Amino acid sequence: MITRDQIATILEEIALLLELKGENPFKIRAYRTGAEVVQTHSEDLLALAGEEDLKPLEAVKGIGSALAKKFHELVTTGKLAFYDDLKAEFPETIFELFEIQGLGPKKVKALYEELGIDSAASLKTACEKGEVAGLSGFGQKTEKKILEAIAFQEANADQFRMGHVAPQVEEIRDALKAHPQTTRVEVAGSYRRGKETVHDLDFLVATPKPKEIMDFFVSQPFVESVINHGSTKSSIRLEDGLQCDLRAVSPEEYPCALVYFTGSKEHNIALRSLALKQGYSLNEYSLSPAEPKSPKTKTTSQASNVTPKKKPPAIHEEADVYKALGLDYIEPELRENAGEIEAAANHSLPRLVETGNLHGTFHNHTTASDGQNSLREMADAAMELGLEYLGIADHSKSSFQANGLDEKRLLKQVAEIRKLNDEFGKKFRIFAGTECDILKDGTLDFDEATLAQLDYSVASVHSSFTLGEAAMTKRIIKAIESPYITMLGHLTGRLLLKREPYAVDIPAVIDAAAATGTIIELNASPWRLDMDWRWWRLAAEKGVRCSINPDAHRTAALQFLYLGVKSARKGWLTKNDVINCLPLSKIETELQRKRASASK
Ligand code: DGT
Ligand code: CA
Ligand code: CA
Ligand code: ZN
Repeated sequence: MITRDQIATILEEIALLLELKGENPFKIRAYRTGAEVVQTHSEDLLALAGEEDLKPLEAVKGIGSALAKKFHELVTTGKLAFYDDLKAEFPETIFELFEIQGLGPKKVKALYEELGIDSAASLKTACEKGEVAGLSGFGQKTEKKILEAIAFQEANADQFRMGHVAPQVEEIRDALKAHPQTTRVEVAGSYRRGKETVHDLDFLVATPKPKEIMDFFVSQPFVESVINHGSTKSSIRLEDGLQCDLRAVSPEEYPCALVYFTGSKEHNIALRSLALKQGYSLNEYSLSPAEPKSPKTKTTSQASNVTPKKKPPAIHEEADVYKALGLDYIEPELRENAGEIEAAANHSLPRLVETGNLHGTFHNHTTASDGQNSLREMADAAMELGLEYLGIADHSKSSFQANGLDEKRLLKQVAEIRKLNDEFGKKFRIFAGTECDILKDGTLDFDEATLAQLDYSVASVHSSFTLGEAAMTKRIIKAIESPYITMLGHLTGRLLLKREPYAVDIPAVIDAAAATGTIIELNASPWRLDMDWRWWRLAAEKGVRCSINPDAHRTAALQFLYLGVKSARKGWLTKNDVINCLPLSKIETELQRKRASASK
């Protein structure tokens, strides 16, 4: 059965190919709208599309009779002749060009028509020969940028964004869990540790019948190809190229195996050396008394001093492994050998923030700028997630490509929000904000008189990414010095595996945030996870608070909050460090704090 996402992808590809052919823009737009509608419409459009009578489907806003017929064909046959014919006109590799940062349909069209470039490889060769710089609208600077973008992509070709592989992780875990011979199952490796990107997935199963599990795993429908099929370990590849390793161990081995395969490698090595000092040998299967070394063998000073313990400790859970070594339980996100073992030994590990601690969130978009759902739909979705408040922060006027709001439209939205809040009463609140562009020189897209009419504001950089570190740092610090900027959005502008962060002195920005009482956002979009987890301990030490924001452009994207929580945990944050863990009754004072102290 074809899914909504698959249909949306097909419609988007049709739009790109029609653009390459120079088709009518209205027609192209209709496909893009169709892709949005199929992903976001609340009704079951696929069921409607399966009917013989297509009138109800045609009546849906954004779907005309032409699209309805195509939906019907896709849903009933799984294929679309129009799409297949269109695709046959171009080489399959043409889509690689659209993946390259900075290349829009117009540029791809020129490259294809004038130089016959139809893949990332042929584009690279042409750039290296200097052919691209000669095309009108390109130039040497563009050519250099394209080469850099290709190099960045090549360097990251074997990595995947955590947030984007999450549905596959769920599917595979569920499949393994459903097998009758599975006693326990977990995804381990970098995914379990909450790394923002992963190279492969590592699943671990406890079972009395490893071979049965292996045979079952390699024959699942999600398997594109089998890399290795053994009796206790196998590896497969999914359709998108992601590799999944599976290890099967006995239920007794499971806790130590889970520690080992969760990693990180550096954490494992440190743990094993600690075990050795205490007279244990720790490996992927067990924690057992270390073998006494025979006097002849050369040993390290650590190993020769060990006093072997008599009895192996009883181990049922991961926590028992840590306990046997005199450590508190270490959450998977912390296992990077970044001080967590020392903290576990002296009982000073933080109690990490949890998704259930969140009471609300900030920085979300609506149809007023480039979001796909209305204020009310976003509020309903937030309520459904059990949140008490939702911050709206649509784009400001300089982000014209995102349909940014000018003062007049912004204030109209504020009035709408106030009206909705009257209706919600005490049970829920929308906070009126803006994602205010930080202009090139650090001035803000709205004046303070306008910002003062909002409940809060997020300041973000959306342009002039190549300023250089000193100018960029100055620009951002100037913006957050305004008392009306409550928080700083996506600090480095990175798009994981797609666009590098711009150059900015992060410690200097953290210091400025601490000095001005500005909150720093942890943007929870799977593309961003920005500010990066590696900086949050420093920020928290300096007293800077975090806001975990999904930057949702549609209702479903509010769920990205859980990714932000995972990253915050990886940054050692507790619920006291995260302002949206405050209940509605306390958050308002927090939002006013910076302005209030500035006016004193
Ligand atoms: P990835 O896949 O590159 O995103 O990162 P990981 O951490 O998932 O690495 P992976 O899949 O190669 O291995 C999974 C875990 O297995 C890793 O986190 C720790 C453990 N491991 C792998 N190789 C070694 C090793 O050479 N020594 C030790 N002590 N542990 C290892
Ligand atoms: Ca892995
Ligand atoms: Ca692996
Ligand atoms: Zn933004």
